Amino acid sequence: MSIQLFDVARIRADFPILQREAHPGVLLVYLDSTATAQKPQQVIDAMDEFYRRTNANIHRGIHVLAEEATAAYEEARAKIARFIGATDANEVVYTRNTTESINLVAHTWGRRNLQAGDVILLTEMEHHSNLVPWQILAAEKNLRLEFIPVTEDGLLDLKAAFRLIDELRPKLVAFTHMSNVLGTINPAAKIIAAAHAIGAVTLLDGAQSVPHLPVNVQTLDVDFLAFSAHKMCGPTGVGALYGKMALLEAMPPFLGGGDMIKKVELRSFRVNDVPHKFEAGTPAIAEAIGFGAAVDYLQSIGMTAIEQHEQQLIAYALERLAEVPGLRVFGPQAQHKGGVASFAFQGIHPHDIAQVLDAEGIAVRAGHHCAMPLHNKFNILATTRASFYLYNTHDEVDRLIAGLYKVKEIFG
Ligand code: C6P
Repeated sequence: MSIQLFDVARIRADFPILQREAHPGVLLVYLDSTATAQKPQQVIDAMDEFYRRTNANIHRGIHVLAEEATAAYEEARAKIARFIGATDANEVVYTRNTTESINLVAHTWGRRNLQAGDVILLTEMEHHSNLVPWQILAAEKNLRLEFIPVTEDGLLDLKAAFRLIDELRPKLVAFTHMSNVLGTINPAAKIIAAAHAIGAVTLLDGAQSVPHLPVNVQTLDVDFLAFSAHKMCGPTGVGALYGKMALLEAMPPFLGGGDMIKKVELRSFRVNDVPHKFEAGTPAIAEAIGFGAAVDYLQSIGMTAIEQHEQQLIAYALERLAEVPGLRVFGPQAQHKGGVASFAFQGIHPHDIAQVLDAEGIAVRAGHHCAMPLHNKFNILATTRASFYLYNTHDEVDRLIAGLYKVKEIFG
């Protein structure tokens, strides 16, 4: 599909926030969707409608509102399941976000199944969310953490990955599908197949892939997939963990409380069925419904079309960034990555770059992006990051480049 067929102007009209000015007279250029995506009117309306017409707690009352709220909450779960190719909606557990999804697996599957000396294989490009939960568990259970190396050009060293899987025989292989710093899209199916060949369980951090490309749990044959609504045009406060039913059924519960039980006595309880076993307490109901509306929205445009649009944008952005003298851009060539460009100017602090860009109305993120070990690997403390989504345009890339020339002008 060419850019002409992807109607960005029509898409932008769905996002009220994109109509605002960042500063008086300066139109907002939002290039921080990797941190969180903007929300279309359709998602805002779904949540607004829930609070106006339906608001009630779920799985509890026997009144019309409670029944409608429960139906809407479960319908959203079914939409999310279909979106990632899961055949059984009950394989989707609502969580707060990707971070909680991964912690859930560490606390339940990890605690139950891993023993002292077992290896967990991660990569050097993980977000802290797919690192720290395993560090905590490793310290508690005396596990070994090992890492698939990242090459100079920001790809996973696949030869090393297959060798490490064969030699170390990890019990779990957990890795990001798409790096939030380098934009690298990892060959998930190949790594998962190699992990399964030696009997390992696999977990994919889909925080950046599920919002930006078609992701199908059956094609990937992944055991666990973690993702967040807020990065895919949905609200904050809700995310999902997909897990294969047999694994979810064998896992102990995560948090204890209401809704996760079938029966409680003073000294004991019997757990509820999956997925309710993992959803203790009143969940983020309006947010789950907003999550379902976000999935509807993305599907109405098409994930392949979104992926192709972002491919064109990142290819153009990398070409233009290469023109800026003294700018170092991290990560692989456009064909190996999604719409993320992290960069640095020698001698100019990334926060200063972000601040000058902000004055031009351009929202980017500066810092370590919750991936400190990856920045260490590239001998740099922080980067400035521009990230793109379905609503970004080639003109906005041009505004970013003009902003970077301004940075050079100010800081020499
Ligand atoms: N990355 C970024 O600016 P949560 O915060 O739980 O929704 O997502 C965590 C997370 C996990 N994995 C990856 C690959 C991520 O990119 C993120 C979130 C944001 O890069 C916020 S730090």
